[in-house]
Amino acid sequence: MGYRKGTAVWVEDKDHAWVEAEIIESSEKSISVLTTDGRKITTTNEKLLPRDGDADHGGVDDMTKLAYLNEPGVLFNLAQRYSLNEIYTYTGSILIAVNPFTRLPHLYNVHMMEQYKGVQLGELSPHVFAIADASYRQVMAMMHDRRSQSVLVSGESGAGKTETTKLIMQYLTFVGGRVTGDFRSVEQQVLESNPLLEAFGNARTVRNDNSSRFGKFVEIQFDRTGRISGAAIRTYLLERSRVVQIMDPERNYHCFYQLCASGKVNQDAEKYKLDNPRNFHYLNQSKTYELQGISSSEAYQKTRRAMDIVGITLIDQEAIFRTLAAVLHLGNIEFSPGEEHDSSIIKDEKANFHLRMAADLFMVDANLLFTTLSTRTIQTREGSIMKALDCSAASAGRDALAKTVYARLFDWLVENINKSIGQDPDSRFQIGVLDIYGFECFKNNSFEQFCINFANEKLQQHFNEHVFKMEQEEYRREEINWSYIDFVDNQDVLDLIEKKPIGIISLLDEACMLPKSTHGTFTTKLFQNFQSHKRLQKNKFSQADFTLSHYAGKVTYQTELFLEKNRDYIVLEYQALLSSSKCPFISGLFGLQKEEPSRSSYKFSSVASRFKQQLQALMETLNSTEPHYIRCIKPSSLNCPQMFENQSVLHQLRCGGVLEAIRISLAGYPTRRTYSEFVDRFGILAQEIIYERFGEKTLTERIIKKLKLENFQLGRTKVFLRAGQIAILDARRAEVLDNAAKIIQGHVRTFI
Ligand code: AD9
Ligand code: MG
Repeated sequence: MGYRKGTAVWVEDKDHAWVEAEIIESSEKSISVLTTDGRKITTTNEKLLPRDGDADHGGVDDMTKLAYLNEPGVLFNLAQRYSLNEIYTYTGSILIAVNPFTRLPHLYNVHMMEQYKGVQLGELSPHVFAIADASYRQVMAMMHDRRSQSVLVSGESGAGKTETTKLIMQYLTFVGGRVTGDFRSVEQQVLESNPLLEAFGNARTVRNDNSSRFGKFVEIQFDRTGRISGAAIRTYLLERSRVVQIMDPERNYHCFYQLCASGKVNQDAEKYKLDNPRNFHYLNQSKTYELQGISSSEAYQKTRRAMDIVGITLIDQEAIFRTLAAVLHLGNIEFSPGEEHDSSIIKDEKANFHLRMAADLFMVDANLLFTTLSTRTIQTREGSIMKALDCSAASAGRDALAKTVYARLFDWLVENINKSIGQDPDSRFQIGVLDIYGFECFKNNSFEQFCINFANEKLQQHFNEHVFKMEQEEYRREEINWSYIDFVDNQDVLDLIEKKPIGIISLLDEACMLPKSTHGTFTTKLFQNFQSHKRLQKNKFSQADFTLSHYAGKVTYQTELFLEKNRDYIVLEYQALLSSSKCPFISGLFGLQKEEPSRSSYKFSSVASRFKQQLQALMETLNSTEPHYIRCIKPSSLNCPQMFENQSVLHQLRCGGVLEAIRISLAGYPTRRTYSEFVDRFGILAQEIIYERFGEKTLTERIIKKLKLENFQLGRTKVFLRAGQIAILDARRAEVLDNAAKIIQGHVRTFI
């Protein structure tokens, strides 16, 4: 299409993704544009997209109101709004939330919650409360045809998922709470579960000072009158390695630092000999001990208070912190080579002190702790024999023990929060809120990224199906014909990952069970089975890598640690040691009820397969609900307010499926205008009829027919146009306005 001089366009740009420009000259071969920052660029048609020259500077609160629903239009609309502190924008029914990185108290106070109560989505400015209210209202409205609701919050690390989730919970407890003032009301308990789980499951990472290292689905239950009557929390894939290994400037889980700083509050730190975090191997691998703007001792008090409210008894609280202290002392047990070949002894008096402290705090026998760490029992045909472990094996065992204890402790917390809040067996409907890690693609991607991206593929499928369905519903409501053409389906990646008996997870499990397998044999087998799968690629430089083409882009996975990370051993010696504890809390964590009968000395259980089952259960739950989507965006990699990095935001819009949703909509009739909006803008194209007594629908039809457009449909209240049609209308409108201006100028000249 040739461009008229002066046409407003977007032009592609290396640094800023897209910049605003106007056409200066356009010929068959090349096009020259002038950018708004004064650069003259010669470019080609492929690098240009149409821009709405009349766009409002405040932006639009719903992307579907954009004249041109294209990538730069979406991006600049967000940027424009963000600069005005408008952090929320809709794309149809999806809410996009751009992290402000600064407190905006006026947005979240009680007055604001009151305002959004019972108001239709879209009537007020976009807001997380509007989505929460929509889910609550839909649940209340459908008394006969009740359907549970879910709010799915996603985005990359630091994008604001957890904060958004908390705001949703705050809103739901506001509209569904009782006015009792009860310290331990269900809604208080629901709210306080957040700081509690954050203390044990969040940590400082390079991306976020309060990064959630687990996924979470909170189901809030309501009774028939719409009051909160219970809640259930499910968690996913806690990052265990962090307990024993951290890198500067990251930190271990918050609770460890809180405990070390508890000295100002009570005698815990002193009693447990935890004077300074700098003395503990599990904490001093990184030199970051403090968080900006946060006092660890105050945080400790908050955690204790949350425990009180949630209903964890003082006896259990004592046991929890004692267990944490034991883990820290455990980490300081160092070994040196023993006299016998490949054996180990406690390194020195200091290490011995920590061994005794750990044993004391775990309330187990110190000798048994030492034997457990320094030997391993092997089952042979002749019976069991005890084998000594060398120093590195003993240290690895120590770390494995610490990780197991911590993971069990975390599971205990979740289980007990659930017990304490209580499930309402008569609950008629639920609202589930999902706060789960977004798609990840780093320089090095390991097993964790594989699992996380697998989860995202699952959610993406759910999302696509939903967006697709919503589109269809809109067309049905407007009574127009529409058959769907093209829709990218990611079922093939999901099959590649999870299909039985041959998929990545099955092959990995098999490799974990066969004694001679390595990550090398695993990848070889993978490529043998999927020789020319279009979603799977080899890496030219490393045979142990594989690349998956995910919906959000390609990710290369390094498989070195895949087997090790997928194996979740339950070493029987650990089990025996800790179930012998005199502390009922600790022996309970390792009680028999957890263990299924097993013949070997350890039992292989696959982390990936368990995660797959959890995801399956989650998807089943979600499929029975009506979903609401919130996409969080991190506008600045420096976590600073008022910074907006175009390239990164675009990437996130792509990963979050926002661009895909727009693409789905583009494949149909993306431009929708109510008849009055259409006539307002384009009435000028048919002045001869505009003053006749036609209804707006007829006027719209006349205008479109006059211009000989074919790709449109007339709905009940709106006109639907295929992509590209509005550009033709705009070009005609510009011509008419131009001519009118010339005529006026001519008149003025004649007049002078
Ligand atoms: V991670 O994947 O768990 O690492 P999240 O959960 O996406 O990540 P989080 O909610 O923790 O990010 O937000 C990161 C930080 O952004 C918060 O600690 C706040 O400082 C900041 N933030 C996020 N949302 C808001 C908001 N609505 N208002 C003000 C916010 N600050
Ligand atoms: Mg989080």
